Amino acid sequence: MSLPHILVLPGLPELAAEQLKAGAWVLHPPQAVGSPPAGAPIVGLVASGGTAVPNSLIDALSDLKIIAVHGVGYDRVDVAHARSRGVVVTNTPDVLSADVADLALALTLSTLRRLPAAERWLRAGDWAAGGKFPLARSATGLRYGVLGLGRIGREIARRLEPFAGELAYHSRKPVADVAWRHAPDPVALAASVDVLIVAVPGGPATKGLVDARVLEALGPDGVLINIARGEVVDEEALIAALAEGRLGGAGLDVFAREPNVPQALLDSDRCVLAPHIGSATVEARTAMAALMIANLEAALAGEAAPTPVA
Ligand code: 8YV
Repeated sequence: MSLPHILVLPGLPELAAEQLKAGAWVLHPPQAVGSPPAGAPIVGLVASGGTAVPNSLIDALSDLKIIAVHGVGYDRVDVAHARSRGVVVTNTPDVLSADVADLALALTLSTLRRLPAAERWLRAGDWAAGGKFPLARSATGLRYGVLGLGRIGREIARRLEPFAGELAYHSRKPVADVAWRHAPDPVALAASVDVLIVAVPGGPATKGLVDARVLEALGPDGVLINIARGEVVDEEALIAALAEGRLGGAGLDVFAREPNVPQALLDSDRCVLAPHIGSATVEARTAMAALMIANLEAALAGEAAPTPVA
């Protein structure tokens, strides 16, 4: 029996690529992308969370059965279009939530306590030279707001609870089983907190959700944390607010045009920056790869995939 052919789009983490190699299929590596490999009946397509899967590619692969996203975010896959062609789209929810939430906390504390700047200062010899590093803000007792109370947003809120002075969130509808305050919209949430943490899914519905008005509401002492998608924040507005002192600081794991980070953010001492590493732990990435492979295997065997997208 001939083996199924799988097309792997560029950007798949090495660990997932390695785990894929053990499967009973023929892999078409990223180099093959551009036009689909001629003559290969591609039945499965693998893509990272942030990778675009153009509809033209879906249309060109007439044997395609599954798009298996290695990540929770499938914002760059047109799910309705895939479905209309009989293609199931799967993602890897839950297994990365704890680690992404941990990174949100790490960015929050690093930004408030200016940890990277303090380390740069120490390494530059300023401490040894008798200097005094400027005072930072206390994280304990601040008012925290979580924008988007999905799986990851909840994990973030749970972690904040022990030291938050107040905890609020915004989601389209109030969530029934939580005691945290629901804010009616992103501006109202930003106006009532010291730290705003963005945890909404990406895609057209949330593009630019954190705009100049939200940043203005957060204010000159406010801090923005983004572990979701870069496009959710109006990056130009963010840069202007930071440069003009209208926003206190930002901790960012995601950017509008990854892996390119605007020079203004690289130069800003008010920012703590990370290279999209929310799920980048051995544990999360191993589990994500296993779930992605389980989805592929099930769909190719004609069975229900474990985690199809809603
Ligand atoms: C990954 C992500 O970096 O889950 C997501 O949506 O963006 C990240 O966890 C990415 O999917 C790695 O393949």
